[in-house]
Amino acid sequence: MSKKEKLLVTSALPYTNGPVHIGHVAGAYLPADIFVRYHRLKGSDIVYMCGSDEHGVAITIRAEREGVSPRDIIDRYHPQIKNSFERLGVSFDNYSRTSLPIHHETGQEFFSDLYSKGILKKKQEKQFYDEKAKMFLPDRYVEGTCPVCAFEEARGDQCELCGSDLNQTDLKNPVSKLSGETPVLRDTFHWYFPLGDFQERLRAFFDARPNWKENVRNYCYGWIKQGLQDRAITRDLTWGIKVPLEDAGDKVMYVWFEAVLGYISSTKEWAQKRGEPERWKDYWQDENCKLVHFVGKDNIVFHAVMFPSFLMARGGYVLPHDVPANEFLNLEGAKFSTSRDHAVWVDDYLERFQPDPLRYCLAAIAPETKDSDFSWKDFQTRNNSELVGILGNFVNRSLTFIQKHFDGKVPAAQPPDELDQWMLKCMAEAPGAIGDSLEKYEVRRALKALMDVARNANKYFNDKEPWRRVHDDRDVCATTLNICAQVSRALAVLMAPFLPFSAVKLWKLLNLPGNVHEQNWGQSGEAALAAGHVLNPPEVLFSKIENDVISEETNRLKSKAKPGSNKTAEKEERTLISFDQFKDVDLRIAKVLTAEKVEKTDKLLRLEVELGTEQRQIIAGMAEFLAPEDLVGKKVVVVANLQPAKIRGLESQGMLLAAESESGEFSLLTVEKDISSGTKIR
Ligand code: B3M
Ligand code: ZN
Repeated sequence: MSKKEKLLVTSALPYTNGPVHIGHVAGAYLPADIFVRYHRLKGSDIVYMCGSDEHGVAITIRAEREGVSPRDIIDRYHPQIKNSFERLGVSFDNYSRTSLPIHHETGQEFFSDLYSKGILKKKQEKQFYDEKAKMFLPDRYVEGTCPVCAFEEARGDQCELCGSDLNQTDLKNPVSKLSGETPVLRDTFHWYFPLGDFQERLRAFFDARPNWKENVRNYCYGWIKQGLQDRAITRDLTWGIKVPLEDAGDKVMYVWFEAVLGYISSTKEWAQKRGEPERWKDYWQDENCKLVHFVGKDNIVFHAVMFPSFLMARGGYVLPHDVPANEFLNLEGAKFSTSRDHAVWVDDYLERFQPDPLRYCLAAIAPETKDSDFSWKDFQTRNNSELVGILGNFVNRSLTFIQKHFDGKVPAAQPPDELDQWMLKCMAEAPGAIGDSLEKYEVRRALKALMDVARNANKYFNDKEPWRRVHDDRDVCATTLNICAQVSRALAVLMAPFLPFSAVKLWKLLNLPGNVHEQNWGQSGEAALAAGHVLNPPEVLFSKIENDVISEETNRLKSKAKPGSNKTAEKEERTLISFDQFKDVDLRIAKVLTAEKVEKTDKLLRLEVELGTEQRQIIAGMAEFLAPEDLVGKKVVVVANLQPAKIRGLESQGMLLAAESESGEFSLLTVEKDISSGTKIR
């Protein structure tokens, strides 16, 4: 008996700054779940770890935007994300969260170990500081032009477009995401991980992994070629894991330094929950354990370069066996966008559809080697033509025929003829064909191999013509249907990694004991049903999706992109602002006294407005829509208690409200009656 393979699989920890959409699922979660379910059926010793990534500026930016605490944000989205994965059948062995003490302890223990070994370097440095917000600006608080690819919305720590790993001071034309101001450089200090010292060990690490995907290897050798730079692993932030050093003040750990350690803390939590607190070491500290990280391509650097070097520095931990990063999924030809609500949210999808058709479609279009695109039309076609038309059709016609002509019992088979042998051979070879692809993380190819079994089975059914043979040669017909029943059982096990819910349903239709997810993959291609086995009454496995249902989905997506739309994400933000918070906004009627264009700009107007007894200067970005002279004398609506902001050197003491649609419609907010200026809006 060959030694059981031992694997530790992870999926990228989703930030708890919003719900999960199908683009996330396609990249790092569904491929991992299919791989893990297959290995469980194969009898591997495998654990699948994940959890919510609850620190970092992705969380604090959202909290600031909504005027709530980071804790409010993570406590809203952690359970929602966890539930979404459960309902989609993503079968983690543990889904933890990095706000837990067990993770803070793990992060601090790792940091202290590296510090005590003298590996970390303390460096004085200059960092961007926002004088208005009175805070240092780490990571996503700064946006600017990427020095590598000139992408204008590159973040302080990473460029989403070219994946470059950036130090914020690399950015050109930096802008504070807090105030919109140009930040200044101020002295601070941080502890650095000496990534450069690990350059040769990482090169050897990559050289020893020639099986890694091409796209991942190219990234890794690219970074080696550029020369690895030391990386700051602390931040001047308040939200995160405190740096466990006396002279660290309020500094917290850089989220990416500790987030990858979240895989370890999740495994520790899993072991504790099982009453075996040391069990996590059986995976993280066993050199025979294969550590596999499933991520999107924007996370390659943190999993193939940073994390391995942290683990090398720590010592005694396994290093990643593989990082089968996927490319990106797009939606109806455009990038997913949370801010523009151009997304199919998992919870939203599950309100109207079953999970398996989505799993099937995302597996069929998995962005394994290049970006791919999800369209509702393609989703409908795959469901109707493939799931219903091929897989469901074969199972349904077989079980219905047995119900009708053999009293619902698996008929006895005669010695197989050539065509029977052909079908039995297709079935016998399927576990190997599908498994070989999954071992290489080739989910698309594996799914095709599964569907080929169903296609061949339909061909077999048609060629054997049981509807005719039942009248003229019942024994031949009985053999055909016996084999069809055997193939249906095989399909239940073989589809289980991809379509876990439908596999359970088919197992039940076949009236089989136990759990389809605990069967033996290697034996799944054998004829295991005894003649006379009683089947349950047949039911359809998959339902057709009608055109009007799909039109509704595409219209929903389009309407979210239109002006004044009921955007899910915005609606979610609107419902999140309490009345008290709204009351803090001081809206007033103002009268425009003077208006002029701001020199050397094409969008800005400088206005003098009257607010009751006081006068204010307001800089408004409306010159493209309004001539200054059209504004003078108008009663408008202003936000009167906005912090003053400097725009092109001019102080703006408030904000004029206007509506502007994505299609370019524009209107000032005014009042229908000539009400006196300074009047409060409530
Ligand atoms: N929280 C999510 C992302 O960048 C990030 C992954 C962490 S994995 C340790 O997609
Ligand atoms: Zn770039």
